[in-house]
Amino acid sequence: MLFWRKSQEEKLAEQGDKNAILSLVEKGKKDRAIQILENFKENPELRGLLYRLYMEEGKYYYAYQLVEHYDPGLATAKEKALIYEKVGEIEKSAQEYAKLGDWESLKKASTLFLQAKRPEKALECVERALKLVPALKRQEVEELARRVKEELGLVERESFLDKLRRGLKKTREVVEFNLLFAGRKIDEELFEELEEKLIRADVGSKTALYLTQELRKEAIRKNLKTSDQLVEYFKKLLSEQISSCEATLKETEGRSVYLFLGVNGSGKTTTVGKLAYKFTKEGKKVLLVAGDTFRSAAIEQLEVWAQRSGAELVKKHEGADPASVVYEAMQRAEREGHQVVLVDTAGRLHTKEPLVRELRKTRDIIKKFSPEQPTETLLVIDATVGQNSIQQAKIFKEAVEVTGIVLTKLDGSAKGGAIVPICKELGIPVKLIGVGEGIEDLQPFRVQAFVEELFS
Ligand SMILES: Nc1nc2c(ncn2[C@@H]2O[C@H](COP(=O)(O)OP(=O)(O)O)[C@@H](O)[C@H]2O)c(=O)[nH]1
Ligand SMILES: [Mg+2]
Repeated sequence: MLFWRKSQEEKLAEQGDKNAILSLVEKGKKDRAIQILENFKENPELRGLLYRLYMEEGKYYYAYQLVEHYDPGLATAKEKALIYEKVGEIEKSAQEYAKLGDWESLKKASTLFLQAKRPEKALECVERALKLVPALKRQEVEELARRVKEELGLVERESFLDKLRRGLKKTREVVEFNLLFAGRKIDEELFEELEEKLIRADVGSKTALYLTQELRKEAIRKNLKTSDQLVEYFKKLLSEQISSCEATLKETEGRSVYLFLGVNGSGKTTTVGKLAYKFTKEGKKVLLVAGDTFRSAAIEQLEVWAQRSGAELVKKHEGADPASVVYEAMQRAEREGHQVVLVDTAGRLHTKEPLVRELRKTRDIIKKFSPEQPTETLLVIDATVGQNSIQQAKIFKEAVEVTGIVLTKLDGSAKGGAIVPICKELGIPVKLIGVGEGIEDLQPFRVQAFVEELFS
């Protein structure tokens, strides 16, 4: 009986009976409905229905063809912008977004014009967006404006070294190497001052003592008179201290998966966002995973980074099991071919045992998909905490195998010297450093540049 009724309905649908088609849709047979409707593209009413279904199902390319070949009136202005974007008509999409006129659409238009290598148009849109954007969101639009202006050559690009210099400003002000080694008389006062400054920059008292002792010996050995004669030797000593800390972020052919750990506030989510941007800029397909499900604000924060970086996001509701979010993400990455997966996690240390369990579970899920993953497990450490971060870091290190450190907030810290004890005591290389809150303020760690910029 049921079967007979179903096929009867389908027969009606096949004849173009709108109600019968709608009933198919209601029963979840959208694909069948679409199949039938495709025979009735000439009928305006059924065409409208077909268009709706295409949009609901994310079949943008088909929707695009309907709009282009049958009826431009099918799509709202916003839908047009979206459809063009999805089918890769970037400039057309930008034009549609620009017409919409609200700040978010203008920002989007600007980003797309930039992609389409139309920076003049991008500038026009971003300037309009700046006039409309609420204060809270202003920074992201300003960032875009800066990029557009860089593209047009209106402002100079901030170089790798400029950024690093900015990042080490506070530490540099504490150590004052430029004054200490500017040809001062070599005497005990000089060494004591140097030792005290190194300790204030958080290199640790043992290392501070070692470094000054070595300088004393060198001065006697070579009968040196002024401190400038010690500069090169001191740079060499300092470099030796951290030379084993330098290492490049690994990538896995096919797909790289990065797992982020660290206490609350250390900068995990921000680093995920910055790294996402680096990879999307390289043209890679990137997936962010909202593994910090403890607070909904944490999920929203990652969502904003996904938008800013142009990455995709897998998230679930607040309180969801992080392992299930990661599972879903890994499945999606396989299905949709993401080349980079960045997994954010929670870092509530006061619940140590559950945290450790949760992290291990997360790692095991990743391994289930591919035993050689994660490509890197990165421990995020806040440089403003300095050496005091080492104890906490050990808890994470015991939980899972950590392959690299990300040292964040160097720009906000006078304790940049802590990189020495952090890397030495943990025995893990520093792969990345954070030198600001902006999307491009993440760098690989390079010993030589790091040491040089402390003297600039
Ligand atoms: N100045 C500066 N701030 C940073 C840096 N990295 C992160 N932050 C800030 O640190 C705060 C906490 O970062 P968040 O990513 O939310 O930390 P999480 O709790 O570990 O995810 C935010 O206000 C970030 O903007 C950095 O390299 N420099
Ligand atoms: Mg976070």
